Amino acid sequence: MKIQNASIIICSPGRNFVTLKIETDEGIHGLGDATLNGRELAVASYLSEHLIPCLIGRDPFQTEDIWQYLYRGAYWRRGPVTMAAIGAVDVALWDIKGKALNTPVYNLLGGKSRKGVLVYAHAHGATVEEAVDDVVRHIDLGYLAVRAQSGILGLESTYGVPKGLQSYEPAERGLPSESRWSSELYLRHTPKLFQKVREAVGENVHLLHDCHHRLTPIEAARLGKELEPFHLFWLEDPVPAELQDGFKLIREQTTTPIATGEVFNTIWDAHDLIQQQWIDYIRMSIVHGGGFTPLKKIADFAALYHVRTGCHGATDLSPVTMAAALHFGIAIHNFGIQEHMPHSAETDEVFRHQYRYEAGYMYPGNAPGLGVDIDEKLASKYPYQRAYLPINRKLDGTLTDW
Ligand code: EZ4
Ligand code: CO
Repeated sequence: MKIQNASIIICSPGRNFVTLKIETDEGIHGLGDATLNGRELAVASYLSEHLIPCLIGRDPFQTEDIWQYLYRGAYWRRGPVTMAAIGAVDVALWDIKGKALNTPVYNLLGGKSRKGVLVYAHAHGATVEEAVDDVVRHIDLGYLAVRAQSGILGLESTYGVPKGLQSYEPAERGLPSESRWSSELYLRHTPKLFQKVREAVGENVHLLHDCHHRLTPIEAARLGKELEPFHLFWLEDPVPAELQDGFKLIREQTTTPIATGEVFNTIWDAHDLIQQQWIDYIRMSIVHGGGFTPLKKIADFAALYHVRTGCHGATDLSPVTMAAALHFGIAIHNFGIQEHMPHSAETDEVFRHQYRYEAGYMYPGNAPGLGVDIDEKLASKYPYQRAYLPINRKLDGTLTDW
């Protein structure tokens, strides 16, 4: 079998997605997600200008060699644009491999290690009371794990909380909006939020929280300590993670489990975090981590250090990545939890998929390959629209991490 053609589908059914479709001379095609929120067209052009021409004529079964060819062969390694493009190719090839062998991708990754993939939902509210109600609403939907975020008194908006009544979507059409931030207000507020949530839901539910890279290590240590009585499943992205040993200080101070890695793109972003046992969950996604080929190695490396997976699963990762995460999560031994932020109805119509949610778990389905396809005609009705994530400033105007 040979790769005969590859094309890129850019569409915006509610939000932007970049999808790679690889076709073979045997009539089998595979899909890969190449979406990088706010930088979509850079990945599309990396693929069309630099990767696709090198793929034509190659054997799609050679996933290891093609990955090495694209990673090492470029000389210029790593970075989110490069790795999202390589990730899209790798996932599309595994999809083809599964279809050609007439088996779901999870069987190529080790088979089923569990009945389903434990997922966590996103709950949020403008106030603590609204956030508590939303956590309860998700538990009523059967979720066994819920992430809670709430608005903060004194701040107009914050990460994880929608501005109006629409569902939360961090990227906004047009140029970047600006929000204001105060770590002081956030640190005072967040333990109160979890006290109320825990009181309302009891101990039998996993609670999670995303700090979204906004604290310093000593501030994160304080937050982790103050959240200890509420037994979080994890505290996510407490600090910006370029400095891996920033996590050492947090780790030495608190037993609140730590998760990070949604913005990482190779093992070299997480090597020390894992080996030093400074984190509990590694959150790299299949797309931004460069595909199944490296993610499987990273998960196996993490397993040696008691680190489990918790793959990023926000709506800016397309249903192709969601499917990939579910095949991966059901197969690997050190799976922890999977983020589940449901896509809009428009997105689910464009990307028809076999995976489904039931009673706190998701299931990848038994279709050969990934079990996702794209309706290209429908996709063409939703053209790309420029969109960005917000930027963030402290109350005095200093630009800070969003
Ligand atoms: O802000 O995916 O845990 N989830 C997250 C996400 C990120 C977006 C950025 O594109 O932090 O909501
Ligand atoms: Co996050």
